[in-house]
Amino acid sequence: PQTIDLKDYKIPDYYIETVDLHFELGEKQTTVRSRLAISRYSEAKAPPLVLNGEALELLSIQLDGQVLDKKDYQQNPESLTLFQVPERFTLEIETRIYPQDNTTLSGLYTSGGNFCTQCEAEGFRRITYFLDRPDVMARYTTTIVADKKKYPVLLSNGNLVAQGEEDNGHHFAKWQDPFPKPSYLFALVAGDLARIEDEFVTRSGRKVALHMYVQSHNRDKREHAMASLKRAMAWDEQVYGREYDLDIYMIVAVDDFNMGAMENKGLNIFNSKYVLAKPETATDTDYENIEGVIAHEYFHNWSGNRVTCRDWFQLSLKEGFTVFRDQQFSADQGSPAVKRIQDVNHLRTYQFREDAGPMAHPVRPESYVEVNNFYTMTVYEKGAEIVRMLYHLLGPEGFRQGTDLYFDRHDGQAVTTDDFVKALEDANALDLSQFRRWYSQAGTPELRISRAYDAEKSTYTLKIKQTCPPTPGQPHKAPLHIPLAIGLLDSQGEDLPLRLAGETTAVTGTRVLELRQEEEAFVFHDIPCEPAPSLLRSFSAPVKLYLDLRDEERYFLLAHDKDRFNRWEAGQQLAVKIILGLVKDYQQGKPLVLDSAFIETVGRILESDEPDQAFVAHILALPSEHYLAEFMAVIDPDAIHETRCFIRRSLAKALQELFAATYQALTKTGAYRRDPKEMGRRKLRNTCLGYLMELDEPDIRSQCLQQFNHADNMTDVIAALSRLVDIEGPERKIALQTFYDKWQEDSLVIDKWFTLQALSRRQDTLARVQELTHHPAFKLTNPNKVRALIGAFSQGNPARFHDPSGKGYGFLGDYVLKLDPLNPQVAARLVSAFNPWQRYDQNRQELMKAQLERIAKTPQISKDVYEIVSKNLA
Ligand code: HT7
Ligand code: ZN
Repeated sequence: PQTIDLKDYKIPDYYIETVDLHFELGEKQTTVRSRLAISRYSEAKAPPLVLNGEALELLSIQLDGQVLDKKDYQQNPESLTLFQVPERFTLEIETRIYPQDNTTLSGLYTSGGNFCTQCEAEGFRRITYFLDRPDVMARYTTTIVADKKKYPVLLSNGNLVAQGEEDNGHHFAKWQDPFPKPSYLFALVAGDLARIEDEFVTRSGRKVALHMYVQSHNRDKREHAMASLKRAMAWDEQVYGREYDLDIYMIVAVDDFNMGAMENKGLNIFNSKYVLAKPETATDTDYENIEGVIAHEYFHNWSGNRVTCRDWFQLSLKEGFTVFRDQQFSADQGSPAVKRIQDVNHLRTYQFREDAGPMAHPVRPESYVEVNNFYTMTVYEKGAEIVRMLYHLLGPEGFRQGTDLYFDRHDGQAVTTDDFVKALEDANALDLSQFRRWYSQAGTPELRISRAYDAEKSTYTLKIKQTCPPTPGQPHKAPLHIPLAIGLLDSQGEDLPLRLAGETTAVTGTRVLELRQEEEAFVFHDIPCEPAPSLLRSFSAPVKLYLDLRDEERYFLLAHDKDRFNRWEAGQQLAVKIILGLVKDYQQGKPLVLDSAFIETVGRILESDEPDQAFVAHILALPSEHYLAEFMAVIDPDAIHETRCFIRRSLAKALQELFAATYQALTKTGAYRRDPKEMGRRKLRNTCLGYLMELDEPDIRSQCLQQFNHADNMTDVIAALSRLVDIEGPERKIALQTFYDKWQEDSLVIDKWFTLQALSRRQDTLARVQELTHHPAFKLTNPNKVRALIGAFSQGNPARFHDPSGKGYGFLGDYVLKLDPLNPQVAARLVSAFNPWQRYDQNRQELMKAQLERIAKTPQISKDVYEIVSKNLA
């Protein structure tokens, strides 16, 4: 397969001004007629016109009304080349496609009997021949013709301009999108769907119709998504001054979808997992995810659609910025500290791991084989951290001036990450040239900090050294411009005023240091006593921080830091240190003993009167097995798992009464509510239940079963069931069967049933997962099912996946090969579970490598899987 390089980017030779599409949707096949108004841009005399196209049957082609002769063009599996074309012309192409047989879920396909599309990144070329690249922006008119009974709803982008009946039981709808857009934002939906209507009045007084389409049996699960959409629309007006621009905004939920959702202009298509919710079937986390994804896709209307990407190397232009915007939005809906903790946890667990492996790439990658493999944690989450750093550097007002300029300057254009930074730079008269390295340099930077207090001079010095490990293709790194938010605490836990050498006034509270050199020192004056340093507050940069804090300093920060993120972080650092110490003991066969100071601290936290109970629950949660693995030169999944379980058990034993009392005290009073306070209560109560279940005592098991049986919401049901799936006792079987019997008709709930079993600590988990792949509810063609079972097992259950026998690896290898011919995008995601293979012991390395080699050797693997596997074996 061919590698595409950023350095080879060239502006297109031809532009497409308007696109007229005509779809005849049939039961077996669909015909697509497109009429394109094309004009030449290139200076070169008359370059051939090369249109992208995949899996298309070409029926006819006409240029300015003349049928083209076969010698005038050439067709190959990925393109159609017209050797000679005039400067301006109309091209009419008719193609036939087979959406009902399209299991790739890219292009036009069917889900639950309804037609839908997914065109990002390069799916439009599976619908018709086109210049399928984001810098070709055209005005679309789309006519859809289909059987009226089967497909009463016919949707596309923009506004409905005509509709009517035909005499053969067919009907049609014609949609026009006034905004020029790249082909990846095209969408079409046809089917039998229930419509829910609402309205939003923009701040300038325009009425926008909000239509949400779901399958009829899901009617009762759409309220939360609609309310989230309205909150997101209002928020974008208030915080970014961005209004919606069409008269209608449509959302359609489908069950078969490769990712979370898609921001097609005026017609978002969603994985139903990110739309449908009611308390009986969706957990609090589901509700939060829906709110976040609904907002994310809505925010794309400006950061992505009105201003789009020049090429796919610029993907983070829209994704990094939009993730940052959705994170800000979600933080504003509840507890900002908790939201930051969740986001940082996610980043450090998955993006740091990506940055340290064979797929490491810059936020603006330099090359790719298959662009779908670059919808990564790095492009999305690290990309968002880059925007967050800009926010820290410019402050809220400077940042807003910068984004205003960016939107004004580039409205209707396809631009680069550099254009984004330039707009922020220009609006603030700043030089961000060194900062731009964040986009081009891969790897997680490391900060090594030492401190010195001089009592005589009342100065406090922080010496900071930054480095960044080599990554594929980038052996050496240049220093970055890093915002380091800090505070220094006095003995009462108050923030000291901070004055650097040469400054006349001090800043009280958090201040942002700007690092630029490989090594530099910051000297603070008038520091009356040795302070406790609170560094990297709110995780102001995506870096690893090494600072030799004493345990008592960490306990102090955990108790007193004004920055709530750093309070949590101090607790995490303590836990990491303790766990890694015990991991060593475990490896050396020594008895494990848990530090009593840690136990006492956990007890105090449980007894504290902190009102944000979700925050308390996060403090009580030990770092994940994946995150702990990041600290080991050779990852030992068994030692991490056993040690972590030992600590949970020890805490449960030592603090059993307190956990039990807190669990009781947090029992619900009154009816079910879903507000931040109630969600926090449920989270903390279920954290207590989780610890108590470590004791595996009959009374506690029956209490857990009791919660499982009587809870009036899915959060509490899943919390109980997720503990019951680990145990050997009879309650496990009973609960799993009861759950299945109750929810067998609800596909999204059954996904949870698959996941919980895939994540079980039990020794027989792999056997059970294998059995479940034959369960009637499991479908290899449905990505949610694959992710729920095989994805959860291979990416979320390190202790069982990395069984030293290699059986887990063989199982994954089998499924990658089974899935690849059906859905290469999802197969490539699955095979990525092997990415960190070189970080394990010799035995596991060999076993994982054998699977990678087996996959690499298989004839006709997709370029999606090929790229991941070959980079692993390079
Ligand atoms: N922009 C969307 C990305 C997406 C996607 C990419 C590749 C293949 C399938 C896909 N479905 C959606 C989603 C987003 O980030 O908002
Ligand atoms: Zn996005």
